[in-house]
Amino acid sequence: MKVYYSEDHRLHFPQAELSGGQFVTPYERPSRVEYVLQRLQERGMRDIQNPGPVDMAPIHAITAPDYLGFLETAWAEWKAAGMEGEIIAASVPVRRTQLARVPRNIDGKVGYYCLAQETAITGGTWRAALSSAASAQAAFSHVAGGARSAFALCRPPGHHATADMYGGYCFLNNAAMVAQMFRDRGAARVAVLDIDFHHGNGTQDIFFERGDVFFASLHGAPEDAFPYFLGYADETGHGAGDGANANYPMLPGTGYDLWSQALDSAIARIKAWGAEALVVSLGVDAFKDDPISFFKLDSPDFIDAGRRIGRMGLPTVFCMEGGYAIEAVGINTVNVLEGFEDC
Ligand code: 7XA
Ligand code: ZN
Repeated sequence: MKVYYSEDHRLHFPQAELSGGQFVTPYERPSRVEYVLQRLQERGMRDIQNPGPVDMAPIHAITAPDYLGFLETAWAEWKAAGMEGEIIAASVPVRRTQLARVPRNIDGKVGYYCLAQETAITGGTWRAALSSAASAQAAFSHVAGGARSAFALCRPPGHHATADMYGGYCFLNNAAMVAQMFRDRGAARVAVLDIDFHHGNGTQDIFFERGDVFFASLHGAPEDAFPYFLGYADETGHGAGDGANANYPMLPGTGYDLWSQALDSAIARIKAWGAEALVVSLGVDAFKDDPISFFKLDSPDFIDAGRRIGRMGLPTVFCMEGGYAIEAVGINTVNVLEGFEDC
């Protein structure tokens, strides 16, 4: 399987994440990519390429222009305002602020565009996010050119990003962008299957009222797990999207027996719905030793999950999302890809 990744991911390396009332080194860090690359090499998956320059048009297709403008200029504005540290949102519009408008002050703007405050923006974040999108675009082009599959080793990840908000370590929604690219290239129906431990709220939100992109997500129940406010089973889509959204929230301690039943159900739904192409939001934080998650999947389970996905027989683009048990991230990610290829 061809792999795309950009060294520019390194430009995004915040020093601080707000976690448990403290600032910690972010779980989402550059070394995650190193472990995946190392494992790919070990397993002989050496067809690894840099993507070409990013194409802004597919990003614009699923992202609001004012939000893109914010991401591009936030760091310069922040510094010009005399801020010393990394960009961290302080005041955010919450319930009972439905009339919120974009403030002029950069501190206010940051809050306006933020959906979760653990995520810092640095001087390199915009370029890193673009490079992540470029990897997803290159993977798409490879599959659109006739390949069965490709893996975009995206960093930063994307599935929490909405059309106009960042958070959960995500800035641009790579998986949603690729789904839209499949649509624009002529696929009538496209599915996004999100197997990351966390609900893909951003992807859900982007397609919630659309009947041409099916979204299925397996994740920690929102009562217990980030992003907390979305991901319930009764969120099934709205308007034209009614019936095109399937959430599988699961409780702490969930192991592969239950998780794989949910996966089978999601796969059956996607097949019955008639998807012609598939995007997989590939997070491996459902792993038993993940430091910020609570499922109990073991490394071999990821091979089996990959096989089940592969048996769908659809042109497939994998976009990297989460996974923080650093040394196992490579093994688990590559296990999914090998299972997919092996089926
Ligand atoms: O898939 N999403 C992630 O892996 C990011 C989760 C961020 C959790 C932050 C909890 N304070
Ligand atoms: Zn995750």
